[in-house]
Parts: sequence; C-alpha cells; structure tokens
Amino acid sequence: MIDSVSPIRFDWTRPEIDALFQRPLLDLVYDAATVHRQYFVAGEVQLSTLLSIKTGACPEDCKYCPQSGHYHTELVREPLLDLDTVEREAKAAKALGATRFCMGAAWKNPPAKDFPKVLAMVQTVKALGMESCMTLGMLTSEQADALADAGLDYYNHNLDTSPEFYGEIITTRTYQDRLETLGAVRDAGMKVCCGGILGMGETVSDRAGLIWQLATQNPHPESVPINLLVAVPGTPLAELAQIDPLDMVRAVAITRLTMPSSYVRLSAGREDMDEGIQALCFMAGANSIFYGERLLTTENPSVARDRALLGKLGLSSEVLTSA
Ligand code: SAM
Ligand code: DTB
Ligand code: SF4
Repeated sequence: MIDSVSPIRFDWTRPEIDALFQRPLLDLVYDAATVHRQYFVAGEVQLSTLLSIKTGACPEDCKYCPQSGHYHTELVREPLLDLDTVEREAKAAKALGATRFCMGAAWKNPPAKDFPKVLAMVQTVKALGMESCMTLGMLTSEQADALADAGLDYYNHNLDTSPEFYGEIITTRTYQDRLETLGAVRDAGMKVCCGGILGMGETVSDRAGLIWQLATQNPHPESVPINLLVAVPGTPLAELAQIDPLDMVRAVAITRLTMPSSYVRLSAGREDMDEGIQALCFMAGANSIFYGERLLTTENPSVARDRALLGKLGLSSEVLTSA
C-alpha cells in the first residue's frame, strides 16, 4: 500500500525487483497508477515520432534487429538522409501533434564524415520548437558534448536486457560499452532515454535484471522505452513465440513503480497489442508512445488509430510548454 508520495529511490536491491515480479498483477497496476498520479498528470501521453536517418547495413549483430548487416531481411538500405528530408518529416510530425522527434541511425557509432550533418539535423529540429532525440550507437565523450552543444535534448541508448542474457543477443558490443556511452551522455548534460525489449526468449529474472540496472542509475533515465520484440523475418529471433501481452503490463507497472518520475514509453510492438492491453499499460503508468505509422523500419499503428484510442480512453496528448 502506498500512503504518501513515494520517494525516488536509487538503492533498489535485486531481490526487491524480483519480488515485484511475483506480486498479483492488479495490485501492481493499482500501485503503479497511484505513483503515476503523484508525479505526472495521469491523463497525458507524450508523443514521439521516429525517423530512420540511416537505414540498414549495420555492422552490429543484435539478433532482434532487421537493420543488422549480419542477417538477410527484406529491408532496403538507405544512406544518411539529407537535411531537407529530415526537416520535412519533423514538420509533418509536429503538425500531427508529436512533441519529440527521434532520429535513429544503423551505426555502431557515428562516422566522423557524417557527424556534422547529424549536428545540423539536431539544430534544424530544435528550430522547429520540438524536443530532439537521437540514437546513433556508441558515442565518445567528444561526440556527446558536440550533440549537447547542438541542442540535443535526449540520447537513446538501450541496455535491451539483463547483463546475464545480453551475450545471447549481441556479441559485437558489450554491456559495459553501453554503460560507458550512457555515462558520456549523462556527463554531457543530455537527458537519457534507456530501456529494453521483452519477448527475446528472456526469463522473468532477466526482465528483473534489466529493470534493476535502470532503476539503480542515479539519476534515473528520464525516458524508459519498453519495447515488445517486433519479430522480423530473416532475423534470428523471427520464429520466437509471442509472449503473454500481460507480461508487458507487468513490466510497465514495475518500471513506473521503480522510476516514478521517468517517462515510460510503450514503444515497439503496439501493432501486436490490442486496445485493452494498451489501456492497461497506460493505467500501469505508461505515458509516452511512438506516434506515426512507422517506427524505424517496421509498422506502428496509424495516427488515426492512435488518436481514436486516446479519445476512447479519455487521454490527451502532452503539449510542450518549452523545448
Ligand atoms: N543503432 C543504434 C543502436 O542500436 O545503438 C540505434 C538504433 S537501434 C534500432 C535502437 C533500439 O531499437 C535498439 O536498442 C532496440 O532496443 C530497439 N529495437 C531494434 N529492433 C527492434 C525490434 N525488432 N523489436 C523491438 N525493438 C527493437
Ligand atoms: C526504442 O527503444 N525503440 C525505438 C527507438 N528506441 C529508437 C526503435 C524500435 C525499432 C523497432 C524495429 C524497427 O522499426 O526497425
Ligand atoms: Fe545496429 Fe542498432 Fe540494429 Fe544493433 S539495434 S543492429 S546497433 S541498428
């Protein structure tokens, strides 16, 4: 039971997180909903639109990813987009009500020759009065500082899963590499967007391990995307059985309970979640979604469908007071 405002804690123990995973689901949802209302306007959902600015041929071997050059998917590779295209897409996203524009590139790390173009993209999005986010792979501290100087608000870099399970999914980049990039982002003064993926064959203990890693960071990531695996033909995880969608609700609730003041984003995989499950996720404290018919390379619900869903649930989209 939660009587007063629940504190923000960074000292979560692993057994405490494991114990949360054993609680009755609706008790978790109730407590997470209570915490959500202590830190946010509960009826508001933040809308982020994604754009893949460089697609495919990635040297990393992330087993979930259609953009890895190691696997044969139907993906069409594309070099870095030009600035005009990025500006046009960002304007369109803004016109549809998105407040954050997130640009993703299939890189191990940003190549020096492309980096000035990336900085210009940040400046262009900022000039539109939107929040900006990028996910470009690993960063040096110099690159993180340059992105911060260009005005980048958020950097997305996911831990994806527990340290124990990680090696089953990715071999070309270590967990420690990821923590170092997150450290560089933090030191540069940007907000951190960091989360993971469910449905990759992980155990409940691995889900607890991921949330424990996130919830013991001080400060917490300001934005925590919880993705459901989008199983893409040609990737090694393509044939995995789908998880129980209620497991998403549980993970969202525990994310909200352990990181009360962070945005919790119901991220990839909403095409495979019915409206009831999404409603439960919002109840359990999810307060952000990817908005627009494409994620990076795969499908997302249409704007019309999401507007209808938000309307049915009586949710409104967050409006920026400043960017
Ligand atoms: N290449 C950069 C990197 O990985 O650091 C940035 C882009 S990468 C596509 C961003 C994140 O998208 C990954 O860390 C992963 O969590 C998520 N992602 C990629 N493919 C996915 C899939 N098929 N299903 C769910 N999430 C996925
Ligand atoms: C995140 O956690 N999920 C987004 C974003 N951060 C970059 C990406 C989801 C990608 C899903 C597969 C695709 O569309 O390629
Ligand atoms: Fe490359 Fe990112 Fe996909 Fe991994 S998740 S293969 S790093 S684009």
